[in-house]
Amino acid sequence: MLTLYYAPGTASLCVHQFLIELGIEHRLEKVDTDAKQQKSPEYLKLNPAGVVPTLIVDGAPMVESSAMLMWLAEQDPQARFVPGEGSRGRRDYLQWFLLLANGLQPPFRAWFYPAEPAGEAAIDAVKANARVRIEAMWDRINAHLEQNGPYVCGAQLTAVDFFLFMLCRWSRNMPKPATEWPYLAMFIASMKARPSFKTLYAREGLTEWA
Ligand SMILES: N[C@@H](CCC(=O)N[C@@H](CS)C(=O)NCC(=O)O)C(=O)O
Repeated sequence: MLTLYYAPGTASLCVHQFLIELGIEHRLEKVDTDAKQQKSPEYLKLNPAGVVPTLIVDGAPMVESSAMLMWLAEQDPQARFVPGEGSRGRRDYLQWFLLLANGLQPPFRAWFYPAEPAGEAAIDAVKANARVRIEAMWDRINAHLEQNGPYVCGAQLTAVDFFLFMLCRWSRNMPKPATEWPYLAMFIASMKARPSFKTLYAREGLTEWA
């Protein structure tokens, strides 16, 4: 059985929701990030970067939430959440997975851990820059959804939408959250309406942005 090391609301959230959505049996191991459990020698053996999530598959650890989503989508016998090979949707799927993981998740890391890139003295500049980069991506994704939505790959809901939805959630307390962009707001509302979202919130004990 799969085991997901998670912490509520963090990068594990999309994987947790997707496991629920797929109906794949799994075990949860909560990582106490307040107590820095993710930096313990035991956890670092699983995830050398000391971050959540980690997914244990056949006894071997897998890292990177976006890779987990892609892999899980492939495990679904009905292939419900991955566009068919050779389709326009497949190109969008690959492109946006990489773009979100390389271009949107990193500025969120800078926003939430602003001392990391250049120390305490640079916090304000790092956050200001992260905000600009995040909002530029919302502009770009909103335009894509307007043209090709309602989901990232058009009419088909795919694994990449769960990744995008989590990133949207992370912006909820920012000066201009993702809900300020109309097509992103519609996307968010439709993702929130999924039963897996309710189950996820109950399991992780989340209430904010319900
Ligand atoms: N690219 C990684 C990012 C993982 C990540 O940065 N996780 C954060 C929570 S969202 C974390 O574990 N932070 C605790 C820390 O860095 O000590 C992924 O998507 O799996």
